[in-house]
Parts: sequence; C-alpha cells; structure tokens
Amino acid sequence: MDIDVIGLFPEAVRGFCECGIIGRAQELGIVTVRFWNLRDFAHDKRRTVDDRPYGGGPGMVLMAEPIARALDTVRSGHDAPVLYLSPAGRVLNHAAVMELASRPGLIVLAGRYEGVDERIMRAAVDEEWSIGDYVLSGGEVAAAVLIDAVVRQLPGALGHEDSAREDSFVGGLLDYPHYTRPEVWRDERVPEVLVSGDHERIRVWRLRESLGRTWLRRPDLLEGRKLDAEQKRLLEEFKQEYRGYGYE
Ligand code: 9WO
Repeated sequence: MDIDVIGLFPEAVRGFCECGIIGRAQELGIVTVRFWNLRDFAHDKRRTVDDRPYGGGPGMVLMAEPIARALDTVRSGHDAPVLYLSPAGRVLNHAAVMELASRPGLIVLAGRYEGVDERIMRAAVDEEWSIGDYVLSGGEVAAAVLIDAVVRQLPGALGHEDSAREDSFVGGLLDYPHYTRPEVWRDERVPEVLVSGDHERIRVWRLRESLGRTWLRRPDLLEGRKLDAEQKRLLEEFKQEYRGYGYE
C-alpha cells in the first residue's frame, strides 16, 4: 500500500510511521509512507501557503494552489482517493479501517489554521474522515491515527497474525486484562489462572473478562450482538460475580 501525507507539518506524522509496527511494515515493504510539505509547492519565494479569509474573521486559510500542485505531484506517482481529516468527516471505526486497508493506496491531506479553501475541497478531496468529535491543532494528528489503524490491518504487518484477529475490535469486544512479571507487585498477585498453564482455563477466563468488560464499559457493543451459549454463560457468570461484590 502507498500512503502519501500532505500538509504543513507532515514530518509530525513521520515519527509515528517510522517506529514500531508501522516502521517494520515499511521495512517489510508492506506499506510505503511518503511525506509532502505544502511549502515545497508554493509559487513564491516566501513559500506562501496561506492567506487571510475572504469575508474577514480570525486566522488564516490554506490556499488552493499549493495543495493542487502537491496533489498533482503525488497523483503522478499513484492515483488514490484524497482523504481530508476534519471533525466534519465520517467517524473512523473498525469497519471503516478495514475498508481503507483494502485499498491500494491513500492520499491524506492534513489541514491547519482555519482549514483549506473550499474550492480545493470541492475539486480534489474525495472523502472527509474524523477520528472523533473534537477539534485538534491540525489534521496531522488525525492522519497519524488513521494510518496507524489502517497499516496494522495490512496482511503481515503485525507478524503474529493472531494479534490482528484478537484485536478487540475485530472480535467486537473490549480487550481482556493483561499481566506480566513480576508475579506479585506491591502485594497484588497475578490471577492464578494465568500462571496455571491450563490454556483452556486461560482462554475461558480471557473470554469472560472481555465479555464482562464490554458489558460494563461499552454495553452498546453488545447490543444486537448474538452471543453463543458459552459467551452467554460466561457473561452471566461475570454479572453474578460483579453483583456479588455489591457493585450493582
Ligand atoms: C475544523 C472543523 C471544526 C468543526 C467542523 C468542521 C471542521 N473542519 C475543520 C478543519 O478543516 N480544520 C482544519 C484541520 C484546520 C484546523 C485543524 N484541523 C483539524 C482537524 N482540527 N481537528 C481536526 C480533526 C480531524 C479529524 N478528526 C477530528 C478532528
């Protein structure tokens, strides 16, 4: 997959893309992420990319021409839908991530200041995406989130394929709790089942914890979800134990 990031501070995204899973996916040739600075596409010596808004008001607006030139350059390499990150976009979730991960390439435009000239939005932006209902300092942060979520789902990116399938949102459940050494930390012991070596007991414990946590923290994820007999039983067990502690 080819991903191109265009903005005023594309280097802010580079750090996220050159370490960890995304960095290794690039080394393995699973994905190539390129970074394009709008100032390199300005047509004047002062490398102007923004100007005051027509109609007055605070702040600056990113000009259409540098964005158009950047897109022309990027698209000469590989054509792909142009995604713009803003709170007005379609909110990213796991299904959307999988949809984006199925594409051969992405061109991600990150805005700054008050936004971009509406004429380039109409002429060149294919899709608008949001990572949540809040306003950030720039689209770059959202671009990093989108790229990370998408690249993790590319075949081979995680190495241990099971991790992708086990990722809570693949199964539609929240994650079970994780523990590591030491076995006792400040007098708190790791749950006995996890050091029992009994893989079936561990699988059941983790499934019950995932179901229980989802019920407690994100009951909306369980709405309309068909649980099998084991899952129903385990969730009931969790609820009884939880109520047994007097929590409800
Ligand atoms: C900001 C905005 C606020 C409410 C409704 C629509 C909006 N569009 C923009 C916009 O284009 N902002 C630019 C990008 C300029 C200011 C910094 N930018 C930004 C993107 N802030 N917050 C985001 C963002 C992107 C994705 N998901 C959540 C927030």
